[in-house]
Amino acid sequence: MIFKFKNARQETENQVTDESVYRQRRELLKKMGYFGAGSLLASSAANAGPLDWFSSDDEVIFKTKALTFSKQTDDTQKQTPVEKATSYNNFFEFGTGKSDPVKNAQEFNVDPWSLSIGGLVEKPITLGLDDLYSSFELEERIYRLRCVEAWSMVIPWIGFSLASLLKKVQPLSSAKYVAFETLYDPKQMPGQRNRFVGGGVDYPYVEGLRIDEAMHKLTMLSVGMYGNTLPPQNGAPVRLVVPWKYGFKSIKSIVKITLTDKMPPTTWNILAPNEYGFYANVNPAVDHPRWSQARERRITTGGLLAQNRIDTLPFNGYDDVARLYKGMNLKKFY
Ligand SMILES: Nc1nc2c(c(=O)[nH]1)N[C@H]1C(S)=C(S)[C@@H](COP(=O)(O)O)O[C@H]1N2
Ligand SMILES: [Mo]
Repeated sequence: MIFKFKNARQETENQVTDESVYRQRRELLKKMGYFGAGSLLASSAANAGPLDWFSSDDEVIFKTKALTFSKQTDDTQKQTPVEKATSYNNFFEFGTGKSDPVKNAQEFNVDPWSLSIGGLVEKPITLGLDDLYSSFELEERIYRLRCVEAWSMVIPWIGFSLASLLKKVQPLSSAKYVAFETLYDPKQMPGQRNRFVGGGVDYPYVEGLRIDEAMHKLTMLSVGMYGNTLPPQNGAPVRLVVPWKYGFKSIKSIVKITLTDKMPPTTWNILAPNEYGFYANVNPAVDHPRWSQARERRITTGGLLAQNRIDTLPFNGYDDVARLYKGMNLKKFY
């Protein structure tokens, strides 16, 4: 399958072999203030393998493969267009600007990949790139993603429940939390080479969940979106998606999952503990110290003014998880 962006040229199927391709016009990059598009494309072409495909030098491309999956959710909310969800990102390893990841992550090489799951488990395992796509039944789930910055999207993820992976490794009864870690590779990630580019984060980016949160059926490991494998800027090849929590919990490009008996440190909590808690449940009643969380900008179309202001819902509307926090003061445990 080929995704065609507005103004993208028509291509025939056999030019693409089994690769699917997203395309961004160079104009977009220019608008974003990126002037090196020519050299980026040149170096991409120089490294092209037999399955790679480049349409022309006026487009930037990220390569993804079509996935086979079943549909698990039938969310009727209007989906965010793929070109928006893949060009307006937070991925500080590739820069702090919203348009930095799509510009800077295109050369991100995820093959080979190694995701290890260990700690307080009976059967630690390591998954390679192919295992991520073949060891679990892949499902499409359409989820709302609510960033703590008060914008949101509706994204069709593809992946599997984190619970199905945890069942495989058999957590010990002493395991109370699950810790996650993003790849640390300064050679590939400019934000890890330079504190100015990376927003002052002490890398690798780390996140964590309580084990009951990790086992909840909504919590997924995503390996794809919009029918295809994840593009690099969205956290290829595997990222967490926890739809009732602020987006920063949904850690990208994971290499390590560790079951532990202690609440793990989390990147945004380390950076600003009075602004970002461990729980980070979407909560319109608890404002960020510097802005209200009562409403959000729902980004549903690709255009500049394409956003609706809507009320933010407790737990981002995923009411089933409320039982996980019974008796907890959610203003204190923000
Ligand atoms: N490793 C890593 N994971 C990350 C981030 C990041 O900077 N680094 N940003 C987070 C934030 S703040 C959000 S809102 C989501 C954005 O996901 P998206 O770009 O796929 O929409 O990724 C989260 N995961
Ligand atoms: Mo975010």
